[in-house]
Amino acid sequence: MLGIKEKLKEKVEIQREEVTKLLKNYGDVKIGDITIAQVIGGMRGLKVLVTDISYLDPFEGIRYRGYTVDEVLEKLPKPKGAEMPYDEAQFYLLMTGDIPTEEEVREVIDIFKEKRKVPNYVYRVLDSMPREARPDVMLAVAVGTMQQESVFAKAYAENKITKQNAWEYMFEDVLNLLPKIPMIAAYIYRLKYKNNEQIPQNPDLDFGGNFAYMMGIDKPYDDFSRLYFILLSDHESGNVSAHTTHLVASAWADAYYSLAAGINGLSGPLHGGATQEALKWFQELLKKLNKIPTKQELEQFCWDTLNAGQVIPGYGHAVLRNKDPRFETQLKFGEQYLANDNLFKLVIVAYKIVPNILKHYTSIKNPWPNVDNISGTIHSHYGIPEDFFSVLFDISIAIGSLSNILWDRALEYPIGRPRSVTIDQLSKFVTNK
Ligand code: FCX
Repeated sequence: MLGIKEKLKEKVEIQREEVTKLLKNYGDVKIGDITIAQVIGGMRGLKVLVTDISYLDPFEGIRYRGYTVDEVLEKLPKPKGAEMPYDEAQFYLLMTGDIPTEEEVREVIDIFKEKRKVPNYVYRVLDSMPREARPDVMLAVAVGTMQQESVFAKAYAENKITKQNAWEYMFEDVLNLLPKIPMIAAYIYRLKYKNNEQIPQNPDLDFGGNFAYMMGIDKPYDDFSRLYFILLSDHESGNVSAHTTHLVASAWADAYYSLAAGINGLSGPLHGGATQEALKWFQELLKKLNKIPTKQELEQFCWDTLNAGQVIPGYGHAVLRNKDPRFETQLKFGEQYLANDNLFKLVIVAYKIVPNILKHYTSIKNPWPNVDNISGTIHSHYGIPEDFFSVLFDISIAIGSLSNILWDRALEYPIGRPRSVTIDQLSKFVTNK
């Protein structure tokens, strides 16, 4: 069996040749036009990023390295007795493009276990932060604090890095950093919400299983953790958090700086914060009526939100134009384990009604629930407070974003630096047409 590093070495050589060929022979080929609406509209629809880690088809949904959500869940190896695959297997898939064998995933599990231990100074920094600090801020601080561990930054300072070998140092950083993220996250959770009664790691458990164990939440939360971390690991790297991580890394910042930036990028209510917003919206509705609403009551609540100039959180998407398979997969988990949960019942009722309300607005390109619509309900079912949701999302995006920046270095992609135009220039462009 080839180890993950050797396998990557082989694949990096092949992909480098491909990229060189494309650039040399076809660098001038146009693959699209840019409109004023796209320039003003957050580059929506513009194909200006390159990644093989995942691809988001607007109608079919996400494919991780070419595999649909269902295929990933079916094909990746699972821990004994678990219904969901190892997150380590998803990491292997995103990194190498291959579904790992049991033996291949075992290598990653062993590496991750060996590298889990978080330096003590990180805990001291977290302990000294105000209890009011948001948990995702604490995670970003913890990751930033560990920057001094960066093998990449050290090698750069010692003039050891070349364009060709940069990825190997990045690989070291990724392997050192990723396994620590769920450990730190669980520590923050227990520190903030469980009176700092910490649960030591269980060396027998995998990435997701150990996270659930350290959180102190019983089965089947281990399987939900595995599932959630897989589902949100990547969305073709164009969302704010993944894009931020990629952009920061493009200036040859190490994995620690880059991921800390991505964690901050995830926080906004239109992105990672939408999980929290969606739950709040459902909770408000339930509180107001004190029962599952009728169709009319729910419709009225939607109109009240929209007429107040607010978005209905958990619906719509910047790229997807159809139902989100990541929503559907969590829905199936909910049907199996949360059938008696009132909030979950409300998610199902809303699924049938809200899209029809949003369809009244032709400007809304996707009326369907997105992944964040349901995650908060499931997190909350397991007793997790709302402001911790983005930390859970952060653990997921760490898997995909770190895979992405490893490949950014491997394929020697340059610093990101788009150009800007002024409004005046745009106006003149139109007048001159
Ligand atoms: N409720 C009300 N209005 C909505 C809407 C919603 N759920 N979704 C889109 N719209 C509105 C937009 O605000 C926009 O209005 P405007 O023309 O007055 O500016 C119009 O419809 C067109 O938007 P559209 O092109 O369909 O979507 P965008 O790419 O601009 O925005 C997001 C996409 C996701 C930001 C938008 O649908 C939204 O705000 N949804 C609610 C928040 C949410 O659920 N975010 C999570 C997204 C995702 F899963 C993630 O990245 O994490």
